[in-house]
Amino acid sequence: LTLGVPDYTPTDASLSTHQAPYWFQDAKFGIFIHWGVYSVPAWAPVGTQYAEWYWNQMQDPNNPTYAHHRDTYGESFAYDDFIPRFRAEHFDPRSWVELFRDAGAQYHVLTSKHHEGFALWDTKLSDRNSVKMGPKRDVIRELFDASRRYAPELHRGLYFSMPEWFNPDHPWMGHAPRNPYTLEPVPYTGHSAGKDYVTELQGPQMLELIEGYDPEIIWCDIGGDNDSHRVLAEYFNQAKNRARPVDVTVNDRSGIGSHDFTTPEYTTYDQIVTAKWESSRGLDPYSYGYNAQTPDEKYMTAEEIVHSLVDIVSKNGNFLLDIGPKADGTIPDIMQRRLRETGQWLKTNGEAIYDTTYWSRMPQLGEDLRFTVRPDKAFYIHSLARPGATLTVGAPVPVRGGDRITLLGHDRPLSWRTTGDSLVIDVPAAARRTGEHAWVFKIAWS
Ligand code: FUL
Repeated sequence: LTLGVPDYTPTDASLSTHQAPYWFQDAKFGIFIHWGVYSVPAWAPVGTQYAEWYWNQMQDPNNPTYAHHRDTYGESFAYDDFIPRFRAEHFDPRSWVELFRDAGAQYHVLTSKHHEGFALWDTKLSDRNSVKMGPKRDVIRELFDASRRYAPELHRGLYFSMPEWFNPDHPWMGHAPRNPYTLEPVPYTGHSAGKDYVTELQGPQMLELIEGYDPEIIWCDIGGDNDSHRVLAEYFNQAKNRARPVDVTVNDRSGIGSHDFTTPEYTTYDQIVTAKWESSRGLDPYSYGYNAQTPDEKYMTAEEIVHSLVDIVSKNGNFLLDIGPKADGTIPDIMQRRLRETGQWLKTNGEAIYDTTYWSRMPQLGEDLRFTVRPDKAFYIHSLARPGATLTVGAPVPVRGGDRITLLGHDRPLSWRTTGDSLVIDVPAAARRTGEHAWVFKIAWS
């Protein structure tokens, strides 16, 4: 029992006393993984629609996916006919977690079940899962085991879609599955109908994940009908009442008011937001699931990733960067490359990201700068552009005579002065030539 911390009760008042744990505040960078039956067709109009929404989009005669599906697979090929093609035959969880570690990420969040309703674990509550069908493997078990074993410094999280689009017991989209061209009903594979969706499937599945897999993050999606007060009280109490308590966290999409952090999607805040937040997006210009149509040159570049990370962290956010593995379990080369390039940058500059906090003032308008702080130790000025012979910082920054200023990765003291309200740092040619993506000047407080 965690001394002095009373059990949570299933109310907003109680649950809202829970906060994002320190490890989550400090972690800054995580990898999101969208993997499911939608990884088989892996198709959406590039840059405008999410590929993991394929099933939903193929139902709509006005959506290009409707025609694409008919032309590629034929009218009688149901979405669930993709399940046997989701084989995960090259899924190597060790190589995944080693990649995440090499990217400099501190945590990962896998879709345990997306809106299609296909569970990636051995759920006893439905046969619509990856052990009974498709991969015939407990994907979550394998990933979490590999993570604990080969990358124990990573924290583990799970995404969970609160509704299922076409579950006959709770059709979020208004109807059970049907053929989009003939409107004939089609089966919802693996599901035996007649359950109360929330109390006999959704809630119990969340508890299965909590009890069986020990996720440190539950990343709910969509909200709507839910039993989240009860489920989350249980989650928090179990985590804190064990012999070695763990600090867990939940986002703001479980369908209830209380939450530990907010989740801007394919966007970010333009101000410091002091309540914890986490921004997510795919490496893809606009998809979380793999879209085989997206050409390599449309993926985020390492520079864009680093700039996003620095910007988000300087405003008190985390960056949850998403990859979409292929149906066979391989991670597309372009995604691997981008993650490793990001890891290279973090190797040199990570001290200005991890375990830092935001600085109360933003850079001046038009300055390509961001600030982070390591309380009592150092102040970091991130220049998003390659510096010239001098770097001028117009915003007030905490520097005192005697402080040592260096450029991370160069590490020789730089000369500096203050003129009026500005700090001016001399950047010798050798320092200017080092580095890429973003240049971090460190003021080590004396
Ligand atoms: C959204 C979902 O609809 C997307 O497919 C994706 O999972 C994103 C993270 O959340 O609400």
